[in-house]
Amino acid sequence: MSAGERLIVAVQKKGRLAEGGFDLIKRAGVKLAYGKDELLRKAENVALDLMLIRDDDIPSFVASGACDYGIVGENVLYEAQSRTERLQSLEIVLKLGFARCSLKLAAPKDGPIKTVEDLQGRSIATSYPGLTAKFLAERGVEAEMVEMGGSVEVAPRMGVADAICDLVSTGATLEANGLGAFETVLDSEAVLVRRSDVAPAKAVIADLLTERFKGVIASRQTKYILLNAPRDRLEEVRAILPGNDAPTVAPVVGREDVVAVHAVCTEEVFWSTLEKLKSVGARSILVMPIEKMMA
Ligand code: PRT
Ligand code: ZN
Repeated sequence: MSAGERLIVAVQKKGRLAEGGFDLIKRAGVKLAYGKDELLRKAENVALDLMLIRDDDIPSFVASGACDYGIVGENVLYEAQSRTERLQSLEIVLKLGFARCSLKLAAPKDGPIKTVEDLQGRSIATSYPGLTAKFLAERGVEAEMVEMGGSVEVAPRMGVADAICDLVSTGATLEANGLGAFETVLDSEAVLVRRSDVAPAKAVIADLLTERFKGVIASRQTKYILLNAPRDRLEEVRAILPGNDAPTVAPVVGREDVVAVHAVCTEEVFWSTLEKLKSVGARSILVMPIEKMMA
């Protein structure tokens, strides 16, 4: 295979997306070769290279053909698309389930702004002027955008703007700055994006990677449950098992009245689920993570 046929995937070099991105790639069985190159990391067992760049550059690098696929936050992708027409053609292949956050409008808790309508004629500090302006336009509100590269949360205190529109995950930053959120503009998570015209020669590796990513994501929220149940209460046990309707039932040596139940559960298994199972007679209940899955 020539160098041109290696799939190039853009990943954030350092930051919140890098951690989840590298973890996903590693769990998908991609082994990265040791290398000194700061920009490109080669995989040694698949025809794949990672391009390590700032997350803000990922949409345009993928659209321009410098990379084929990218791992980026929906917030960055949609903001870039709201500013640049040619980025509209980027396609989301998969939602990746990490780097979750929300883009929210917030204002000083002790101030007059409590609703979106209160923003009429006000100024809003944000790193997401495209998404914020679009959201306000849809609500018929006109406000001035004050674009900031970072530290948006200090803007009201510094007198730079009346309100902010920024990413929130725990809410601690808003709290520490005396700000209260009153509206969500976007819920975001990391996504896998691609150009619509990736060369067919690379499609095999792209499809393999996508299928493996799907497997990793599915296995994260899937658990394997093992338990012993009284034979005459099997139906009750079955009804409690989350996200599974066809468990494997096997005999237990020397116990006519008890069966062993094995089930793959596709929904979260809570302590309360185990307590319910126990209350209908289940014993020796084990919940185990699933390392790999393929449908
Ligand atoms: O250098 P580069 O440009 O690549 O990195 P960066 O500084 O832009 O990015 P980074 O690593 O901070 O964030 C990358 C992506 O992670 C974002 O684009 C989001 O998709 C996602 N993400 C998830 C977040 C957060 N959660 C988050 N909490 N990005 C930023 N924050 C910031 C937010 O801006 C605010 O300052 O964290 C603060 C709020 O956090 P809480 O927990 O106090 O609410
Ligand atoms: Zn960034």
